[in-house]
Amino acid sequence: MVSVRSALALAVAFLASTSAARPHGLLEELLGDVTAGAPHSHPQDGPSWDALMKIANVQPSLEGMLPAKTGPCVEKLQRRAWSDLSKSEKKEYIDAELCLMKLPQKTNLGGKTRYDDLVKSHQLQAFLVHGDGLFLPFHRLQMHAHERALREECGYTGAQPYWDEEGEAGHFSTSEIFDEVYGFGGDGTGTGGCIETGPFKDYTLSTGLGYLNYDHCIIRKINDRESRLTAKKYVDACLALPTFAEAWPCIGRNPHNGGHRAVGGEMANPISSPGDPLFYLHHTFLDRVWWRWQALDKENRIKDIAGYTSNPEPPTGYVDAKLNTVLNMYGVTPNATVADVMDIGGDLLCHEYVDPQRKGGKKESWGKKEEKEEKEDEKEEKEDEKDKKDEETDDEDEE
Ligand SMILES: *[C@@H]1O[C@H](CO)[C@@H](O)[C@H](O)[C@H]1NC(C)=O
Ligand SMILES: [Cu+2]
Repeated sequence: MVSVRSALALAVAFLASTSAARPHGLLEELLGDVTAGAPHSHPQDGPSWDALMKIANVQPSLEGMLPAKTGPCVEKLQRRAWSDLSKSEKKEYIDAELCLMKLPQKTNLGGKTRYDDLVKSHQLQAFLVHGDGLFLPFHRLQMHAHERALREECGYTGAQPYWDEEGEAGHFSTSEIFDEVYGFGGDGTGTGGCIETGPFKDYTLSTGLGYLNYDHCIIRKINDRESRLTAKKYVDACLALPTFAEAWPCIGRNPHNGGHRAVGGEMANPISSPGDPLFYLHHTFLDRVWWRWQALDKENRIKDIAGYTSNPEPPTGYVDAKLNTVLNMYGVTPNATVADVMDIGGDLLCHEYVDPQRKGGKKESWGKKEEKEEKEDEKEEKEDEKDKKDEETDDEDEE
């Protein structure tokens, strides 16, 4: 059994290093380098609670906010795997995303475009919605906000697609999702890790990296090894857990971290990862994992919530996540409660997931070769860890 404490430490460890050059600014002095540290950093190494709250308290303008959804869920949006979309469906999705990237911002949160508004709603409260019980509910709402903006502001007629990462574990680098025309472009081969191909190569993000805000390209650093964590065996391990308290850290630790780090760059940054449009396909994949878990015992799991509402611990102590906890959308779309997003076919959300077809003969887990490689890697990692321990015998870290 994983203790709550170590589960949290692991979930908080969703931090990865990035090699892109960053300017030094006031916030960086205030917060330190939030993109450094990486998997072994501890929550207490991060910025102070006060510094985080200073950022989170930015007041949005609510003028541009979409009205709350009205009416019952009758016709459910069909969320399908990217690899199952036709070329014209892919093109429509990409064009709608490009449209969001051209529309002006509406929230006065500090971003330039409507696309940036959604990066902002994530950046400003990243410490409230990762490594805790709000992690899956918040990201479910963020996917919905994105899907809604595409449809209502950019004329998109489809549903938010997901990336069938389970079918591509261990070999992300050859995924058709990185196609230059009917995909998101390739690896970060340019200066500073900028993507140089595909529809999003010219987009200038004004939000990120991390808590910083400066104009930069979308950066990537694809890593096949990290992408193994999205494999069927890791997803199945989470699906087999009996409670939300156990399932969310499992989803966070393996498929979630794996996919983020496997795309790398912008995506590997826990604060500003929505800067890469692949964020939405990754988190919709994860949302489907959560939904698959819920559907195994829908009656009970539609009400099962656990974990805290923030990470790190506030000076006043941890607060438990509850069904009536409010998820803050910073004026991008209306706030909702955790209860509002527990059912994807409820009053607020109205979609369902279509299983991946895997027509191209894709494997859903890897073969013997990959298993063998992984065992060798694990052995190497153990040896590395042992070497490290030998070096740091006086280090009292609990990990
Ligand atoms: C959304 O929730 C946040 C946090 O609870 C709150 O401060 C904000 O006023 C809410 N916004 C709206 C429009 O209700
Ligand atoms: Cu996130």
